[in-house]
Amino acid sequence: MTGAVTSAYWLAAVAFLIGVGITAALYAKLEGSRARTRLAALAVIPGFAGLSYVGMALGIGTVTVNGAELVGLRYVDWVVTTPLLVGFIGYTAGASRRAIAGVMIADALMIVFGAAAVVSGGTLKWALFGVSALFHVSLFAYLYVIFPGGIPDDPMQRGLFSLLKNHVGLLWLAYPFVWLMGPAGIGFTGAVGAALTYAFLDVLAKVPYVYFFYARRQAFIDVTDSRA
Ligand code: RET
Repeated sequence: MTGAVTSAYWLAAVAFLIGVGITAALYAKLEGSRARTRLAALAVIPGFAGLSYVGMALGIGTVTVNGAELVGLRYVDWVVTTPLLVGFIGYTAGASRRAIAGVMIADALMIVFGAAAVVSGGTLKWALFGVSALFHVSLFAYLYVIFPGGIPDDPMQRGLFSLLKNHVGLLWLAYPFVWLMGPAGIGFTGAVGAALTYAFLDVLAKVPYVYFFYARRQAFIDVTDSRA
């Protein structure tokens, strides 16, 4: 691992620590709200990512399988935290437990198939990439078709939902392209380029995300939450 990559990983870890601080501030501001306990789980997103990046900076968890290098902690981080990112969007939209579980499972499968594609070769690699991409497409169905159907009339909640939906809908499109261009795909860019881009994207995907919850916390303070 080059010095640039190690430095980028440490910088990302610091950025995630700021994300944990934002969620702690949100938790404090939501005193007395029924949403408080559930929103505490929001801290897992930057918290787990931060720990993963510390591990990655220390060179932990990178394995070579079938001649391909898999940065294990990156995929462990994604499989834990990205279902939470989409799950919280469903929660904000007032979606059913079933729909929230559905989006989280589809997201986790997208990551698992993506990781399997990294360490596979030939036709199998591209088949696994295709399955992962299909799960990615299914996330759009949740975000743009299923979730908007049940959203309550509260303007704050609607505003937060549309912010989160578009943030995830647009930013996440970059990931399969970085993968395709990088060593796991056609190898146009090397491992260093991919690592730096992922670090940058991961911070952008998580720190503003938790900040949006903080900035629009009013959406949770006054709304009576009927879900048990
Ligand atoms: C892979 C490769 C296979 C095809 C697809 C992918 C999508 C990955 C995504 C990852 C999002 C990660 C985030 C991390 C935040 O820290 C697995 C790269 C579709 C969308 C938001």
